[in-house]
Amino acid sequence: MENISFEKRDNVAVLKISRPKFLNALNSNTLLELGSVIEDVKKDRDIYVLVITGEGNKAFVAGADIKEMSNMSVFEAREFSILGNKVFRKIEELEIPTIAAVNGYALGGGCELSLCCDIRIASENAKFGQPEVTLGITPGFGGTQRLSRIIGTSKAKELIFTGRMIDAKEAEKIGLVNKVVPQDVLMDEVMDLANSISRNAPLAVRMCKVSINRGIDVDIETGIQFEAEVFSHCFSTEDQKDAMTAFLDKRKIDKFKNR
Ligand code: DAK
Repeated sequence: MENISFEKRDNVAVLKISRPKFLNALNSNTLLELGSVIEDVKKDRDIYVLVITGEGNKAFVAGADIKEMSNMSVFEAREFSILGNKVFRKIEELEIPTIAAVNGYALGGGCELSLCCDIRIASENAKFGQPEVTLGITPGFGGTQRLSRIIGTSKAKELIFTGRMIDAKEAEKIGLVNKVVPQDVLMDEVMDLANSISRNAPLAVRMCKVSINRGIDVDIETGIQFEAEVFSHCFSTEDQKDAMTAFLDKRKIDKFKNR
């Protein structure tokens, strides 16, 4: 991998976009590498939580690579958009929880990458924005769709129409990030959160995510029916049996089996 580093710490994986000279901007090569790592994560049953962050202390991802985009033909722009959307959708559809550790600029495609994650924790110096209209384009990696689902249409429209950058505090206020922390403790905080999730029954956590994601786009009746399906499915797992037996025996489970 040229532009991505990847490591596993127990059951938590950390994926880092690593093009610090270009503030981790996403070019086609980085998107291809990202897609390939996500495929590996999807197959790895020992990864319970994925953390995505950027290299250095200045940027999470400063957007799609403007230099690469500047000379694209219509056909190439389409290919680029299809590639990016495919990779971002793959991230969104991972069944394990994903956390964006936003350590600086999260602009355009960078903001959109964070929107594909389930939880966003930002450092105090983080800045968010969808500046595409200042470059004569629209958000291309799902910004017009996911931002409004997370912060509401009115605020999303304001940010996308103006291209304005907001700081971490404002991002927290509008519900774009879950928490803001000093930069020097960002990864510790994120790892604590990831570890606390990974200590829970992994299959149940996965099913919670699948159920929440399915429920967003359907009517409440369909959502509730789906929830009943995933709930009942838990009763086929060893982890459910072990955890409930342990509760009745007044002891704690050491580690869930993920079965
Ligand atoms: N792409 C390429 N290089 C970038 C970059 C980017 N997005 N952002 C920064 N860099 C590079 C700079 O060019 C500079 O390189 P050198 O000049 O040293 O070679 C280096 O990173 C350091 O940046 P600065 O010197 O500019 O650093 P500053 O601290 O002065 O400013 C900044 C930091 C983040 C405010 C500034 O770099 C900036 O405004 N960057 C651009 C941010 C931006 O506009 N991002 C959104 C990009 S648009 C679509 C698909 C995708 C998308 C849209 C459509 N379809 C195909 C339909 C997505 C679009 C975007 O993401």
